[in-house]
Amino acid sequence: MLRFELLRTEGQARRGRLTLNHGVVETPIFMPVGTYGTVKGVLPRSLHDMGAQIILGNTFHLWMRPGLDVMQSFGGLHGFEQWNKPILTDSGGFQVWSLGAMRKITEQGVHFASPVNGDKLFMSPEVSMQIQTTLNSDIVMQLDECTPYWQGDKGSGHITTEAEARVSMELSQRWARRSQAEFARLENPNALFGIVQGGMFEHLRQESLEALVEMDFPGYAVGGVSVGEPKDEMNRIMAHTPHRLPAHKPRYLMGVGTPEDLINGVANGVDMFDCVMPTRNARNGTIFTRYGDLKLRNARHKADHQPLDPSCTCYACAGTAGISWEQGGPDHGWQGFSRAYLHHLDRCGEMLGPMLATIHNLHYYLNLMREVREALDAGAFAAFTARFHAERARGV
Ligand code: PRF
Ligand code: ZN
Repeated sequence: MLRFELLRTEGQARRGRLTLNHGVVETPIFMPVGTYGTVKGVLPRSLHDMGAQIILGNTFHLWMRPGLDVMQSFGGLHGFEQWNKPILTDSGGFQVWSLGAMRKITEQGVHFASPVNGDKLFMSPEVSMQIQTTLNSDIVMQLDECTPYWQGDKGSGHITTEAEARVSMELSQRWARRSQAEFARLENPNALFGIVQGGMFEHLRQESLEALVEMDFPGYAVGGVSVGEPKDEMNRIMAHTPHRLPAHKPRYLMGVGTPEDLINGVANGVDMFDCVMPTRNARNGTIFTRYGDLKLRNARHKADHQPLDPSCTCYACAGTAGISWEQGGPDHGWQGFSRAYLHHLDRCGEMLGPMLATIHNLHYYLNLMREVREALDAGAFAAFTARFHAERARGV
């Protein structure tokens, strides 16, 4: 089941509420990525504490390992990973596509060799629906082909032509139909989203969108963005596509992006985001803060007593008391860590370093969306956006 209430709008920006089988999601929302059935390095309890309302899982990875028999025995992914709130799973198309030379795409589906043991495998719209039904994901994604910006490698390849983007988009459209038919046949009680493709071509995006709207999905995603294109191209598609989708249904921008991209996405009518950026960057020592990005590995942080973000109330910055450094900071130990300490942990390759950095970065993304929701509730999104950009430009 899926119910979407549009609570308020400001320009194209929307404040909404999504009700799914495992709970309610206030939108706009950022969804942490848990590819292998874990948001890397973070306890489900911590995710819950920092206000995560829905997380991602991945059809492809969980199919490879531990496999469907194990998933079935746990009644799905929720019970296996001990996350009792909504889960969205990506269909596997994007991940199979990322295998590069290891795969062959046909009308029927994708043939490839298992990266785990080399077995010959086949992913089709039907197989993807069967896996996602076993996982019992609250939101199931259609199998699609993510059209890349570059055909072949950047440099030696060429930018996807209109003809290539059309062939790819039309395949995704046929796979949308097959996904929908199989989802219905399986009597899956959750919700299936269609994915708009069309590369960097606005008329192809329009065609894709119209065909999917005709099929009447309970929600829609915009795929094929942030696939190697320049930022102005990405922004052109973001300004074109999301707001044309049905107003009374949720809109999900797949795999995007920076904090600025999220604000821009909301301004263009997007309700849901996911990206590996906060979690992956945390493990590489790139920290998102209200006042700009911070490179933890920089020697200037070696003796810095400030937390990662003085305005942040996360466990890493402020501890369980939730009082930021700017508000006076934590009044006792075991919590609220300095840049110097995080820098040290990184230098030593200690596990706690990426764990704390991940908690902070995810808290930053989740809190940014919470602030966006509050601004929309107050009819103050435009003012919020101006302040957001000014603060981010200030520097850490
Ligand atoms: N399709 C699917 N998953 C995705 C994408 C897509 O186009 C993207 C593109 N940014 C990320 N994840 N199925
Ligand atoms: Zn923090």
